[in-house]
Amino acid sequence: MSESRSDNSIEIAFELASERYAAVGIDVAAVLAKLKKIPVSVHCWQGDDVGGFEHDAEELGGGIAVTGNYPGKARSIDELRGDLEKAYSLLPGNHRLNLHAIYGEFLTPTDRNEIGPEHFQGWIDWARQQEIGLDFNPSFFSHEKASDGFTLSHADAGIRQFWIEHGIASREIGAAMGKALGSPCINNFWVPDGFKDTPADRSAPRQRLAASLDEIFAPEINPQHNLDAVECKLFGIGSESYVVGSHEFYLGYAMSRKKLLCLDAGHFHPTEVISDKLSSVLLYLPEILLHVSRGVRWDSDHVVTYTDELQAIAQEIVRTDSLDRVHIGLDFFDASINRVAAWVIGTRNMIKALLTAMLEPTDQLKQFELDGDYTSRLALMEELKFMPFGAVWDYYCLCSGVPIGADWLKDVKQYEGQVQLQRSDVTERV
Ligand code: RNT
Ligand code: ZN
Repeated sequence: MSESRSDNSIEIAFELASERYAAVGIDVAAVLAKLKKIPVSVHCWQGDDVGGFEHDAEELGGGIAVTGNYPGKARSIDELRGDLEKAYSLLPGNHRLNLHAIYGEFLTPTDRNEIGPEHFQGWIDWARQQEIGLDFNPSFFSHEKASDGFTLSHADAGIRQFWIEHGIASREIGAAMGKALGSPCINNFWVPDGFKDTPADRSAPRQRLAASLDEIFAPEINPQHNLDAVECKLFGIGSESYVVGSHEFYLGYAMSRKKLLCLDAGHFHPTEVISDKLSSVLLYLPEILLHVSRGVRWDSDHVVTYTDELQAIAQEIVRTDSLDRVHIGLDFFDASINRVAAWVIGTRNMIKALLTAMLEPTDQLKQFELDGDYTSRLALMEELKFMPFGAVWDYYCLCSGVPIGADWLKDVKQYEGQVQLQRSDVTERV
């Protein structure tokens, strides 16, 4: 599908759209200048189904699952970087990369408690060259010491100690990244710990988790280099009855220990939304992290699409004027479609949602509300849904030198044919 619109027609449509927005008090040029500065942290793990590059990599564990066997998955760091470069080339703006600890460059077998900044120097060099910031995640899953479902809250002190060392090492890596790249690394702690069936003791694992985290966070690290986040969750596969790091656990932990709270869109009850949580959490925490994802019936980590909830998340960030306090990360993994396309679709949707939210005459809506004029509030909200934000988006893509509309798909198809499908495991199978 090619749209083949001329640059001129895109500019004309943009001029007309700008007039419409100006009529409701929005300065579109100012919005685009601001949007350009908002980074989205693109997660590396969509590129290889959360596999990573450890020598003796285990099956994906921790109660998360990737389904699908689309050919052409990245099998090495070089391939993953190539795929990421392709994805970034199709995104307007400058973004970030979110790495997991299992994606280090391990020349020899290196256990999780032995990792260090040296294993990520290649990523740091690459990020500098790409002019992107790096974020990080310790990996508390897909490992023999996590195989019974517990890590930092394990009843065995030796296993806890192993994972504490992993957490400490991960913060040192994050600090090295942030220092080298001049932008704080958001280091996100998620542990899968939990029980499949009804626990007899819900308290002891939570006490142990808090104590382990306190040990990990004891070393002081310059917040300009590394900021820690903690991610809550309702349930996972195999931890249906009890997750140690629940929402209440981490909300309290983040507030009392001055950490960022990570809200993942798939980690709550099916009708519970994170968009409604932002304005509450931001009252008590200076900064938060989002894992923008899409749950379908459960925490299924579907590619982010342009849903009502995605729009609501972006609206809440903008309406609360919190763009500088909310770090936007993505978290999905779909192996049933081209993995580069998954990144492009999900990230472009996130940026589109931010753009549309920033094109809203929020002050006007709030004034209607204060006046008790809910009729006008609803009427304007509904009319805004048909404003020409598509014309602004196209123009933003044009100015950013990235494909307009669905034209990016041609690039991905070409890349798929020339690069992804040439990978030997694919050609061997054919
Ligand atoms: C799992 C969490 C976590 C992971 C990634 C791979 O439910 O959402 O963020 O998806 O760390
Ligand atoms: Zn997540």
